[in-house]
Amino acid sequence: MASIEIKVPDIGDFKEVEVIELLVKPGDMVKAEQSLITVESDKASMEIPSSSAGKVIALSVKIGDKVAEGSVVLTLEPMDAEASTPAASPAPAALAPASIVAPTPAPAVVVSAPAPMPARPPAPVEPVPDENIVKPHASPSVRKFARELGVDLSRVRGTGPKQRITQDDVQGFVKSVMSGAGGGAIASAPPTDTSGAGLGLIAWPKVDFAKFGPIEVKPLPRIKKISGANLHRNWVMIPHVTNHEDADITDLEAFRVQLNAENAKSGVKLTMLAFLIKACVAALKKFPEFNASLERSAEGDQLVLKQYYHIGFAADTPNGLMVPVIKDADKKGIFDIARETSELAAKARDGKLAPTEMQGGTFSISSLGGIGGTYFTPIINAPEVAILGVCRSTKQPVWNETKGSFEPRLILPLSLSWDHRVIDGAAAARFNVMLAQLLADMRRIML
Ligand code: CAO
Repeated sequence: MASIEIKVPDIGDFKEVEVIELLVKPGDMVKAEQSLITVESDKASMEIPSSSAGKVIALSVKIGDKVAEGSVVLTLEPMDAEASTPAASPAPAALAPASIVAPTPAPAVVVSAPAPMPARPPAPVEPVPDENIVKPHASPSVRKFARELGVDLSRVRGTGPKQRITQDDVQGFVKSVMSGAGGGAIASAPPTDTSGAGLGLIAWPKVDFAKFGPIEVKPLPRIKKISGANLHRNWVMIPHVTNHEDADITDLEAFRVQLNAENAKSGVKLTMLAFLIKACVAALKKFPEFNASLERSAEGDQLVLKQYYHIGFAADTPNGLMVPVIKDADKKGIFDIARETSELAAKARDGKLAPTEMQGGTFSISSLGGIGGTYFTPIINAPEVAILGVCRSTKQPVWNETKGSFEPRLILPLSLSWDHRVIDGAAAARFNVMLAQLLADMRRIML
């Protein structure tokens, strides 16, 4: 079967144009007049159609190539257009590869003044009232794609060369709008979408770092990829607020040291984290909306208040962040909690945590106390609605009203991030105050 070459036809005044889109690939069946590639000059973009029906054998151009009249676009195995089967063998004279010039392209779409779009079908996307928006830059096929989906291109941020809108940009835009309408989400773009297009942001800067000095490129560990995608979604979708508080843990620390001395042979070391888990459970019982999840649906939003207390804690591992969960922390004693946190943290570091050991959390704690720092903004671990961040305790001078003097006290910095869709600032401040009181005097847990 003789193959034929499809060439760029007469493209009018344009001497040389850039290939900006490949609309077919090897193996595709194409019909006569079907668009094969999109080319663009500085004034217009146009699609180059096929002169024959057939099967694409090989493309002769790639994106970014410059082509002119007569440039070969692709090689085609001609087919019978009706039957979509290989055409009957050509006459011997046609055995040598033939060169066929594609028909004249469809009228050019001038970028600065795009052709009017047909009426929009019922669309998931609202029209833009602003008449002064700059005309979008997109190829005819992307325009067609956008029209089919009812997308107003003036609302889509282009990530292609010269801010050209690509098909991926349109898809990302539709995804972001649809998820925003369905669940309050504005960033449901898949984790692999790093363009920012789904959010309507300008493109992420592409920098050739090696130009400025030596570099090393390493793939992200699998755990980091997973936790990163979750953290990104949670950060973007949850309206976070963080309240800070100081807890005087002077007496609690003395108690902890005493208990550890008394139980030196038990093999279990009581850590501040175990006390924090206990104190949080007591505060969660008084403030049930912190031990809840927001469920969103077309029927309306509802709060799921959990009557169990499964406390997750962030564990730093060589491969990234993991959050094992202490189940039923309200029913466990302080030594059991300390033993379990140390076992789960060790499993996390060894990469041996079972999925069930990271599920079902109702509230989380991220403790950087063993490392340092004062305050930070922990990211809420969805579908939870709050998380407590803890930093390193330090001795600080605290004014004693009764004695009329400063005293050295051990102060623990607390940072509570909460979901403002569920929790108000006043409730968050009350939660923090109560937590600080509990840590200052753990007898209050009984109240
Ligand atoms: N203030 C002062 N010292 C503290 C403290 C605090 N708030 N919390 C812990 N410490 C001390 C401990 O008493 C211990 O001291 P010794 O070695 O003298 O006994 C030391 O710091 C180390 O503690 P630890 O961090 O190993 O133990 P932990 O129970 O406090 O924490 C775990 C366990 C798993 C939470 C911790 O190892 C960890 O991984 N923390 C990091 C969590 C994280 O990455 N959070 C960020 C999430 S967002 O990226």
